[in-house]
Amino acid sequence: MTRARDVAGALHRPLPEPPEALRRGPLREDAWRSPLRSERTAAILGVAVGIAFGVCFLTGLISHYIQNPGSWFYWPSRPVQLYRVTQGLHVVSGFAAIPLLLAKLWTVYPKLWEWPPVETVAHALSRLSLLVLVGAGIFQLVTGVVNVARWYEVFPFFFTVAHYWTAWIAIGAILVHIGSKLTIIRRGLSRESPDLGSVDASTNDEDSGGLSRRGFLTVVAATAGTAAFTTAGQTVPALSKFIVFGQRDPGLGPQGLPVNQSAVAAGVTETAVDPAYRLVLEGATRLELTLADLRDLEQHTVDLPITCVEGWSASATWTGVRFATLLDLMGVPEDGEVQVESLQTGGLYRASTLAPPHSRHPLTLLALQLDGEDLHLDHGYPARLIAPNRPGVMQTKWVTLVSRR
Ligand code: HEM
Ligand SMILES: Nc1nc2c(c(=O)[nH]1)N[C@H]1C(S)=C(S)[C@@H](COP(=O)(O)O)O[C@H]1N2
Ligand SMILES: [Mo]
Repeated sequence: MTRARDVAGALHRPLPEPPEALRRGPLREDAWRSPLRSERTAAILGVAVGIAFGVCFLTGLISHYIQNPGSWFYWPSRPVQLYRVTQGLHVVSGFAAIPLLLAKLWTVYPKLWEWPPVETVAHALSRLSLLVLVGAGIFQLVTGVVNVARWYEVFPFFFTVAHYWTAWIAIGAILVHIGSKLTIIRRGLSRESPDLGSVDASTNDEDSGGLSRRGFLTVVAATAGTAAFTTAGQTVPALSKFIVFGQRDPGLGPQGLPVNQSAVAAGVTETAVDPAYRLVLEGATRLELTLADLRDLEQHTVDLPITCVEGWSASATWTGVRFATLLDLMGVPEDGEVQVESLQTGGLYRASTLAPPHSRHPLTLLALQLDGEDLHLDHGYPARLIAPNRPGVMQTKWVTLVSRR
């Protein structure tokens, strides 16, 4: 008990004041006077950043658990476009968060020059925690953008793992920050905000460079809106002509569909066209089907999007064999899981697990055709997996082996 009190005492004991002589430049008492940097602006921008990061966190977690499901996690096969919406939202709100975060940082940045810099140990710790908040926030945005730009090799760490764990740090730091600023946030958002009158009247205040708070917030909102709008074209066909950031126009690529990893990159250009190609089914017994055998099985046609985890997606029409038919040939029970493997010998996405409810869904195909033509080599010729409401990384191309797990 007394120990705890000792620690609390030490944390809050005033530290010696730094010499006044240091109080120059940005540390001057009235160095920062723009009324745009008010509590109210900070609170409004804070809410916007919080919403954007919250949406990113939730949609990101969904994407994570689809790819790494725990036994408690259930991801449905319908609506077939649901993942397209959640992951599209992830990248769109991520891009919108960039100007919002920059504006928020601009608004509160004078606090860096707070005087005295540290009053107590507790104060120092709380300032350090802001470093975690800002660092994790910027890290998420930078790594996300770099990944979407397909600049995979720049970082010495694996993107998904770093982005996943930093997401928890960022969201935790945001919650702590909200908790510690609750009074100020409430005051900033309330109509009776003390600085409301003074700033609204200051439209021509020279300290704000002639910009009113409303004007400033409008510029920020318009920038965030533009970022969102120009990113959304990756997944909303009607907006594709406004794409700026995503190089992924959903209509561009062989057979009118983008390609993430080409046949050349995957090293399958020879094996995929080899007449010796077989689809091997390893169930109770081992079955080998030629491409002609696959074509002789009952064919079905479905409309399903390819939805890359990187936020782009595009609708397409696929024709091929129902996966359920293959699972029946293998003697896989209703609740059985299978592993789907590619001719590709290396790489992270050469295989995927297919489990209920996707495995026997009538829309889940081993597709042989795209828009009525044989698959382009880059889209997985001779055969690729396509299932409803599933991330692109799990839509294995150049499939050659299906086995029981
Ligand atoms: C411009 C901003 C952002 C972009 C472009 C972006 C992009 C991405 C991409 C492409 C993925 C898929 C990774 C994969 O499965 O290979 C992803 C996953 C994820 N993102 Fe973001 N992201 C952004 C911001 C954020 C923010 C702010 C948070 C949370 C605070 C966040 C949390 C997550 C999480 C939790 C995942 C799942 C990681 C996993 O599958 O293990 N992202 N993000
Ligand atoms: N074997 C294999 N299959 C793969 C991949 C891969 O790298 N190797 N990439 C996946 C990814 S990330 C996506 S988004 C989809 C894209 O399919 P598409 O190239 O036909 O558009 O294929 C998936 N299937
Ligand atoms: Mo992808």
